[in-house]
Amino acid sequence: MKPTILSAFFALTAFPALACESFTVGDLTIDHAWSRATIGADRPGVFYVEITNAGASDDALIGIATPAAGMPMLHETTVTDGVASMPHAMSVPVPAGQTVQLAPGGYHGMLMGLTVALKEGDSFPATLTFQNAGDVTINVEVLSLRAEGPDCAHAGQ
Ligand SMILES: [Cu+2]
Repeated sequence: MKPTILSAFFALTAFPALACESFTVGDLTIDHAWSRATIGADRPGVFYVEITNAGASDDALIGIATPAAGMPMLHETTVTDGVASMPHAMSVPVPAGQTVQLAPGGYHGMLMGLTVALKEGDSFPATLTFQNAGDVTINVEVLSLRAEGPDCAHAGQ
């Protein structure tokens, strides 16, 4: 169930949220790019996104760059014997015909060395590099500190 306050906020928004914008490069569609507000710039920020590969060949996300952070990285949260860790991921596979999510609890971008504190309602550009499709620059919307994802009309499709 959605928190009432969040629904009320989005109901008052006259235009679609930035995080609901779609971007394409080659056979890939990039949706729902979002981050979470941070308290200051000392701790890393997060980066989440959804990537759909409508093509016939596999691809992979191999890099992320943004002016918002000095050292953005790809991580994967894994749980071994009840202990969570997040090793550096060299790449995130995006198999043909599938949708892959960078989401809380799994693959995610970690924005190390934030250049500024991320504030709710702000947005920043991020360039994603794919093995086959190449580079695409997208807008990343900063949601609230407790956000679990954007509320888009087409979410879940
Ligand atoms: Cu991480």
